[in-house]
Amino acid sequence: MRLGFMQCGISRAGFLEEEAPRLEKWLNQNHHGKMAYMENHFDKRLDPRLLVEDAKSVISLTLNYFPEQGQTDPDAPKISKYAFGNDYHDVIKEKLFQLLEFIREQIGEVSGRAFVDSAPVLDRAWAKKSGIGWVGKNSNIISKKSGSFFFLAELIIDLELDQDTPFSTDHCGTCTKCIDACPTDAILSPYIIDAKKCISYLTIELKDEIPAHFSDKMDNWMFGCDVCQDVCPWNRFSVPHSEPQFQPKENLLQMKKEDWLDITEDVFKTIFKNSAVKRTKFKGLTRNIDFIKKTS
Ligand code: B12
Ligand code: SF4
Ligand code: SF4
Repeated sequence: MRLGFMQCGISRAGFLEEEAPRLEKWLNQNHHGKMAYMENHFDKRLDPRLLVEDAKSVISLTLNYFPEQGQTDPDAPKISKYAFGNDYHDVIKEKLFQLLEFIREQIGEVSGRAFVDSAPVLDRAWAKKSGIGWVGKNSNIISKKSGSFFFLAELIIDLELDQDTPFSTDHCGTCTKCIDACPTDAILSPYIIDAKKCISYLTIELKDEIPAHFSDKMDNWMFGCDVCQDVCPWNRFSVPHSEPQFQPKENLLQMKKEDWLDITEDVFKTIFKNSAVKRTKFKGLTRNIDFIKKTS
């Protein structure tokens, strides 16, 4: 695809019947912790027709972020692969707008909206429904062709399109590598993540102090966590992305442990210009570094 998307699938916009009780249970059990935004718009999250007037089709897309290289210092605090380059929200939004424009040029007046992560849409449910992949036991969407190191996004439009066949098989089999490897036991059972325990939540979403009992469990992660994907056998099929905007920020991968421990706000601003890491702000990142410093 010219815009660089890796996979695309189409499903009919409608109520997500299977997901409704799962989402309700997940929220009732408080697995979302302090991500209050997950409690909002429950009905819209389950039905895109409440989000986009006259919605007929959901076009699900994936964008690969698997990098060619990792951090060079094995003792440096770790940053998740998805955050090496520019913020994916900005990169993908721009591509979705271009795709919507292209559809309009080809077909005529089409109304729709572009979504990547930030709105009440169950990205993974739509990816499964549109045939992109299955929900792995680590809860990520896995594609047989390319593993799981990709972002998900959607165009929800008022145009009736042919649907793809939903992905109905599960290729995890008897494997439990992700569950066994999770440093904080955040994968409570297959497909169910207690976000409150997930390092990604603790380092990015949680604004308060990280609870002390995690101090020896952070596995040296300072932003996000890739463990349950790194151990997944399906990620042997990951190939490096070719998205220039996801190229690692200059010097980021070469930063040594000491450089991170001494990081200043100016260095933070330079290294993470236009990056998703800005979400934690300097204060959040240094909170994380200080927290893991005690045990690493
Ligand atoms: C909140 C959130 C988080 C939270 C909670 C994670 C979670 N599992 O819900 C935290 C902060 C912990 C998090 C972490 C990460 N996230 Co996140 N996150 C989201 C967000 C914003 C909403 C997810 C959500 O709705 N959760 C609620 C639960 C109930 O929904 P769900 O897990 O999607 O729903 C499925 C399961 O519940 C499953 N299920 C439940 N029961 C059962 C039973 C059976 C039998 C089956 C088959 C399935 C099943 O079915 C549901 C739908 O298919 C989405 C973006 C979006 N708008 O969708 C990104 C998103 C899911 N995250 C993403 C990523 C990349 C990550 C991280 C890898 C980032 C990192 N490296 O640090 C980690 C991975 C952690 C993990 N193992 O999940 C990607 C996933 C891409 C992919 N290939 O799947 C998404 C889609 C963002 C994007 N647009 O690309 N995330
Ligand atoms: S991202 Fe890390 S902490 Fe979160 S579920 Fe996966 S392995 Fe566990
Ligand atoms: S590690 Fe194994 S169980 Fe976990 S998602 Fe990958 S294949 Fe499924």
